[in-house]
Amino acid sequence: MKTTGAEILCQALHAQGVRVLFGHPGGAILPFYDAVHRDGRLRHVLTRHEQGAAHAADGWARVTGEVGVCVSTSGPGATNLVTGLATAMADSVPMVAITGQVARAVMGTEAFQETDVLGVTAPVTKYGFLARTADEIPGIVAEAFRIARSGRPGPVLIDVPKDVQTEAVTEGVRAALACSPVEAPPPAAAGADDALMRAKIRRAAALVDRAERPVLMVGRGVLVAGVVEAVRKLAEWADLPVVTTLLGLDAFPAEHPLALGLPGMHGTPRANHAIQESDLVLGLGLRFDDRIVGRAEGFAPRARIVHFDIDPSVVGRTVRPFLSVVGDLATTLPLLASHVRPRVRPSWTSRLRAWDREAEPLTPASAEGLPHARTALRVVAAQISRTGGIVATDVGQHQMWLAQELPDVEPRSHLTSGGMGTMGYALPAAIGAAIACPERDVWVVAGDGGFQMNIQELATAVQERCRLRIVVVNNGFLGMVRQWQEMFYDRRYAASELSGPDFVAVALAYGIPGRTVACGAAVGDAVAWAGAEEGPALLDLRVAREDNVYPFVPAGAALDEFVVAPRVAVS
Ligand SMILES: Cc1ncc(C[n+]2csc(CCOP(=O)(O)OP(=O)(O)O)c2C)c(N)n1
Repeated sequence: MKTTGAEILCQALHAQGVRVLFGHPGGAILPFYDAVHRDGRLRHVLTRHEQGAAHAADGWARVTGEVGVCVSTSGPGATNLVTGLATAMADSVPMVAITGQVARAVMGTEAFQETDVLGVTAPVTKYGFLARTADEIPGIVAEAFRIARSGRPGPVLIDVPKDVQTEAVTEGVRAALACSPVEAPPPAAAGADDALMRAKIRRAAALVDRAERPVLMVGRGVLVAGVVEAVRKLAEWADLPVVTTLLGLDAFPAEHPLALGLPGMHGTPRANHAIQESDLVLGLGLRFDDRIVGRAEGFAPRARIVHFDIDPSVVGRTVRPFLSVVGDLATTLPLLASHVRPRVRPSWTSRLRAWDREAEPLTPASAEGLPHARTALRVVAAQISRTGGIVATDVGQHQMWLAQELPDVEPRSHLTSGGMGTMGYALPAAIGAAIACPERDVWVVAGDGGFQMNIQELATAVQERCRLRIVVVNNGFLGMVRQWQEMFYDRRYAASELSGPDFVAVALAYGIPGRTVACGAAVGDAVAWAGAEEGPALLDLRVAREDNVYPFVPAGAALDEFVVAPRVAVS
């Protein structure tokens, strides 16, 4: 019997270890859907919008470390993936997107649902393939997965015209796939480059040994390279205080005595002062992006910066390193650790204690009696940590409060759109995470604005029986926008006040139990209730409407020029 392009695509995905696809069908991808159905080995999760499919694949990839796969039809289906691809690209998430395309004969004729998806997605993917024949498919799939995983991971797109999906493949191609093993990663670089790299690593170790006021900055690269344990051991061995970026939050235990918290725009006083006073910043697997660095010329003015990253293009982009080591942390970090000497730095440690580790002191309930979001999120965060949960946050104030408040969590358990700042990310990403880890509690923490952007995925969560606990932090505003308007636009709240539905009634309409919480004293019980539910379950958490996220480094300021919360008199 003849094998079609669609069938070989299924087989090729299977050969890569794919078990789950997130997608939404349509005309140009129907042969593939039919093949998936007949093949029976790939689970397909139907999201209600393709953006949801991309974020769900992203969430799945972030918690597993494997390549997430999403699928859409041509035209509008494909363009709906764009935000999800850009989100994954910015945060180095390995993904493969498969899009249907119009038949080869009509490509370029403005055919129904034709769009140049490779053109549209080129800047937000690592690479894009057009499968011109069915025979090419196994090779393209293997290459796409290799690219998605290798170096700095990211999304790759494969566009498959409908008639390529129905075309028969040549017999030999099928046989070749049957015996081709899953791509092994290329061997680490050797030779002259290797010697140079080793010399640089020895220099880096000497800098660490000599530093009196070092700070270790940990980014998502540490999670991607799988060196979380090794980083912790190095920090303890050499007494290195640690700051973790938003995307590296779960790469170092938040409650560790060496943990200084989040640096940057909403960083803790201790993290930001430490960076500014340090004499050595050792950055591992991060981009030193604008939110972390503040005014670049004012960043860590007394420090030498040593930067380890796999992506040469991020080195020197914002801050100029004294020394850079480009390579996989899985190789470079153990080498570094083998050269660094044990040390303690009691005077630096006691100096650090002079600065607050807390982002901001907690305040009692607001004048209206509504809970403060930060106080309530501390309760949510404690529950997540205590129960070994996973949390996906959306974008805005709640994202920062949760990041500031989150105690220890397992690596790969804090999912957020750090680079793109994509509202609408949390719910679908959590669905992907829940499907990857059905045994764990997965929490969604979203603002009332962002939650309304992909609220339709509640249906997906129900259909797929995802055990989600959803917390809508409801302040009736696009909170972070309002905060900026309060601070920089004289409180002119242009288009930032927003109405929403009764979220509990919406949840009920989807068959999800929900509770509204509007008083501080009820938060603990409500969170415990949500934790005990089978899931999905939803809390509409009504919070003080005009709270701000502190500390806050204004644009153009250096990290230690942050604004702190105004003191509230506690009666
Ligand atoms: C898709 C998208 N559109 C717009 C923005 C700009 N933006 C950043 S934060 C924010 C407000 C978020 O409000 P909400 O979801 O209610 O969360 P809150 O800040 O109140 O916690 C907006 C509009 C964005 N980040 N993403």
